[in-house]
Amino acid sequence: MVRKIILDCDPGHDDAIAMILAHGNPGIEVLAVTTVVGNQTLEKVTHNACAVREMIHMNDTPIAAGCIRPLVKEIEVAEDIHGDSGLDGPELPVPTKGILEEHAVDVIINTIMSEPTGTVTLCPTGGLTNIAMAIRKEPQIVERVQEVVLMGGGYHTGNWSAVAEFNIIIDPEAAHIVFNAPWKVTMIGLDLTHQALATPEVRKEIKEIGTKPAVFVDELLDFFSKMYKKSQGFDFPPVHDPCTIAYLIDPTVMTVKQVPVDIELNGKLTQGMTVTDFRYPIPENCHTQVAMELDHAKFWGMIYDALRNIG
Ligand SMILES: [Ca+2]
Repeated sequence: MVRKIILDCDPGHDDAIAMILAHGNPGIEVLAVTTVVGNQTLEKVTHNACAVREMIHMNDTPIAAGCIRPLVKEIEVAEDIHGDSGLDGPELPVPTKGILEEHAVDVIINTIMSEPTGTVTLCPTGGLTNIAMAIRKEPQIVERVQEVVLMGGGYHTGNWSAVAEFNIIIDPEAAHIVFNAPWKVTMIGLDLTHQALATPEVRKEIKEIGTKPAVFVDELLDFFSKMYKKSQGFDFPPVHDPCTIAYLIDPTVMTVKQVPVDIELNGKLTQGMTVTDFRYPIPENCHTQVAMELDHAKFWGMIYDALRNIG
């Protein structure tokens, strides 16, 4: 059964690889790519999404631009990881196709409402502004989606503060709305994605594929490696966002645990923390789960397969 998804993203090196994995896997159908301010400004990440679409022959997939800023906080971008363009490193192709006129929030709502109930999965890999806005504008989407599988947060660690991850801390109010809606949310946080490292073996495999998109990924990882080393001390960069797609392709690629998660909004030191409650017993109405352990070989195997499929 093919999984239909909306990829809500802010490309972003790892978002670009998530697009590649989704497009290159026959088990995933991307109904739309929607963009949101995050790693860079909305204008830049939307351009990047169009350039990646061009690079990987994904032109049948519509792209729509979403929210230009977070709900409450000021814009904060991740230039020290993704560079001035948001996708520094490779030379990007010039997009031959534009974006939809509709706002991403409307595209998300209309797509979910026009497909049969329980058949569309939301994959947010950026801040949650668009998703929160969509819930507020059309609350029925909550019962109509199949599930939400997002990259963000972490139960042990942060990367933008001691306890908060970038996608959550840039718009904690939006994250609060999304995590507290009564739909199934899988949080693929830093605990998991810090295992998705682009090691030298991974880099070698991708290089050997040798196609234009594979060279593109290699150049993305090259820049990403340098930035992650410089700004966060990683020997090899964690490639966060495609973990969401990998989970949808084959959930055995990681272990998950059902536990309550809520978002800290006001803590002086803890704003944006994904507070995860591992105490016994798990409440009956618990609708959130967190990702724990990654099968590294299986995960990267999916990326190689996707690149080979794209050609
Ligand atoms: Ca992202």
